[in-house]
Amino acid sequence: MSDEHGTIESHPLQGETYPPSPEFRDRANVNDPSVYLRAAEDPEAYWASEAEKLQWTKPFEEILDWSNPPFAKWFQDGELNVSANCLDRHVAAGLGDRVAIHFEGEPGDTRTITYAELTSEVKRAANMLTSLGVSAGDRVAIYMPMIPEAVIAMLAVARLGAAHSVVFGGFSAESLRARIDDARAELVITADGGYRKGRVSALKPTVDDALALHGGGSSVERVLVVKRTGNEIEMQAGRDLWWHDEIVTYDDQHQAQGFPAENPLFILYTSGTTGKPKGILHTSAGYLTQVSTTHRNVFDLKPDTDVYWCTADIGWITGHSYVVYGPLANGATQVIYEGTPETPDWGRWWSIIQKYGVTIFYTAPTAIRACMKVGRQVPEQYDLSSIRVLGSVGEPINPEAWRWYREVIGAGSAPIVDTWWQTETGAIMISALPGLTSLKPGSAQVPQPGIDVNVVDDAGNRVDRGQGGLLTIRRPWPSMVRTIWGDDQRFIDTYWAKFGDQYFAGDGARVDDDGDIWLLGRVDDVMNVSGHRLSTAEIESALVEHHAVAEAAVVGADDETTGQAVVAFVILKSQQTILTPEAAEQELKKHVAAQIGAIARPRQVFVVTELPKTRSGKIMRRLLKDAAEGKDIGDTTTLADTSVMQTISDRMRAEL
Ligand code: 6R9
Repeated sequence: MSDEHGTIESHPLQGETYPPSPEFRDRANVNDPSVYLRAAEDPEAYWASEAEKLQWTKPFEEILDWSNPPFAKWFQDGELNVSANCLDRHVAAGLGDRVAIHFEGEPGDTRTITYAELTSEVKRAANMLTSLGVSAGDRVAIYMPMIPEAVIAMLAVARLGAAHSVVFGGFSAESLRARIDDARAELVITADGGYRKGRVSALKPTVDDALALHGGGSSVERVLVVKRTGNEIEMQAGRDLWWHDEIVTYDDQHQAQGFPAENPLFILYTSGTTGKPKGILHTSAGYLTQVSTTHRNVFDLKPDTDVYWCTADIGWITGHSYVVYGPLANGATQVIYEGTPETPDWGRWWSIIQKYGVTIFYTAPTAIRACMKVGRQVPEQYDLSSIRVLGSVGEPINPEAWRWYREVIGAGSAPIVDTWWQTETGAIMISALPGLTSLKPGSAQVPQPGIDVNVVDDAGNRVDRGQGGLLTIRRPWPSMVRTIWGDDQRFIDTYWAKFGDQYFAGDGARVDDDGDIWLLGRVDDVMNVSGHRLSTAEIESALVEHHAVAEAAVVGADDETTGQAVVAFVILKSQQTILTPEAAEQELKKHVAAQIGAIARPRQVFVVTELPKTRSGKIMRRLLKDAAEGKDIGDTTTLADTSVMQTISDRMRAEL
């Protein structure tokens, strides 16, 4: 693999493996290795048999239509209701008394919601949304904290055949507005606020600000507000309604209608290599099939005894697929926690695991590393013996964090499934199956049954074992992104243009001698900060929007806790008097957070007089990245001005 894809070394720990214990293997949902062969021989038949586990109002006959690649259609002549599959179906099967959600608010308030109760609430909400004018084909924006109403809102929208666009509560008014406009949402569901780090984090005022931007006039007609924190907010007459005032006027009778398998289920925006976020479109039946299958297989879910907890926020794909749709389609009992792991102290997560007897725990490496830093003496104060499966997602988990996770949280015995997937893939694509796979710390390991993952060279040919290359997916899979909302051409250009017949994921990877896959990070201008994707272009354009900034370059520099951190290099306008170089760092950090959201706040902002550019004028971000990581600056001979990098590099070394 070439330099631009990063250096690939053989991992020294490649030999370290952990086979499943015989007891685990014997009881595992998947313990017959022939599943891989069966699925590889006829992937469509495999996925059809998985899809048949759902409840269809009209059974499908056609499995896959790939006559117009890259636009896939799965089970397209079938019809179902996604929400009824997550709710009514379980109640009808006599499981209404099973707990669906153990909710734990950050201040310590709790709610226990059974499947029967959740179904009633969603039906009521569906009636409310209907009378507010929501129907099949519409889009509803959801901007909420992690409270049960967020899940209820998503399922109510889905129940009506409309599509939701959940926007992470940490995003700014600008970001929210851009997403509302792109999806042309007519309704926004929000809350007065949520609790974060012991404080009220207001949400409704951000919605007000978003809707007031660009002179007001947006597609939004109504704003529905859940009361969570009781902070003072303004309610605009004729536009804003309190959820609790409205919902009591509707009853909990609602017959779910079946919708075509390819009916849009949701749009979720994610960063790409250019500044404009991409509206990733997912549809109904294929998505639900793959999220439920992978949730059952990868986590070895036993719905009648397990207590599952995924710490992801519903604002991200992990929250969509493995808090809402996968677990609920499988009738799981799960924990939903509103707040942050350090509130009121770093024992919070472990106390929740102890309290609810959590058996399956799914989180991100960045969180594990943060907990490692605090020290094992914290989790050791709690009884975590209920844990039997651990999951990881969002970025490669370094072997040191893997071992700590297994030893300290998993009692030295819980299998860890390292799950590779993306907003675009909708569901887990690469992961161990805990009853079958001998685990290898640091490697995501094997494609899921029925999934055709490859590591290829620049020409699209599979690389040999021991080699690195680019990660691609050859055959369409049920939960695959259907398009970029409103921009089919960008969908083609972004994912398919490079190889023609293979989906290009944007990640580098290596296959080891056993055929296991090791992910090596993004190969494009996308960063991974705390498991969240941010684009360098998006942050750069936010920076140059500041009146004092002439030019900006942003890189993701390796960071011990967050995986990568945003580091910005800016050139100030020569004539400007708004900012002194000394004041620039704080001001520009604040500016980026206000423009995009706190998640994009740079770790450092360096004011420089020049940026390293090639003779054709391209910024050499790779050199800046090396400088930001304190590394030696390699070959600079392609730079227009070779002294620039020396100056920057000397500065960085002085600061580090
Ligand atoms: C689910 C999610 C996707 C990008 C992806 C890759 C990175 C996710 C990973 C992983 C190594 C894993 N990524 N899981 N890298 N090992 N287990 O995170 O979706 O936010 O769209 O990010 O995250 O780079 O391309 P999304």
